[in-house]
Amino acid sequence: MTQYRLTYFDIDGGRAEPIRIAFHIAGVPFEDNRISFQEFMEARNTLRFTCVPVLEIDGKPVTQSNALSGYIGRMAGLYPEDPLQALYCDEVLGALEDLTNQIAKTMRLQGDELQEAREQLAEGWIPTYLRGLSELLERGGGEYFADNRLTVADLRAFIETRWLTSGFLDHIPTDIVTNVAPTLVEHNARIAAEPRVAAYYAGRH
Ligand SMILES: N[C@@H](CCC(=O)N[C@@H](CS)C(=O)NCC(=O)O)C(=O)O
Repeated sequence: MTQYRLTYFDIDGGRAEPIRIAFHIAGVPFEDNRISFQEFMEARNTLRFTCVPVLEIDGKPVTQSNALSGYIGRMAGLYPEDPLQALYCDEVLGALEDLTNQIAKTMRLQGDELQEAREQLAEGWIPTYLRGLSELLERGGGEYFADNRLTVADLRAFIETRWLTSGFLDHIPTDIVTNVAPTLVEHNARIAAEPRVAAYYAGRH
């Protein structure tokens, strides 16, 4: 049997979370290798692209979270077979990666510099992406982003909106999604209540 080992931070979120949920839904066992920030810093220079998540497949490392969630998503029935719906799914994944990168640029700032950068994000990139994503949700029919069903695009959007509304990001108003793109808040609740997603989190607690 193929051996899977997923390395990422010890948080129930971030770029690896859709991959973990997809593994759970696929019913495919994997090693959930959760590391501390210190362990990451020690290993950083040995990692391809100096980043996590990394999925080792029979010991061979593969990177890029969206490619990985698409790969495991296919095993889980969470990735469209129709090429156009697959494109719609990938568009959402790519937009969420871009938004994550905009926010990631501010993660190591402090004090006034952090406040200024986050306020700029809250006035600029975040609403731009939230509006675009709500358009993509509407295009998908309003409930899901693609294929009229749960896909890895919904999982990644769910994790992103949960992050934005969590209060974890200082200087980002927690009601930013409600104010700019209320349908994404409804989408978040819909995905949280999706039985396969809820079962994953029930197993975590
Ligand atoms: N495009 C990559 C980006 C990976 C990435 O930036 N990961 C972050 C953690 S979520 C990281 O390892 N950052 C390196 C650092 O903080 O030094 C992906 O989607 O996997």
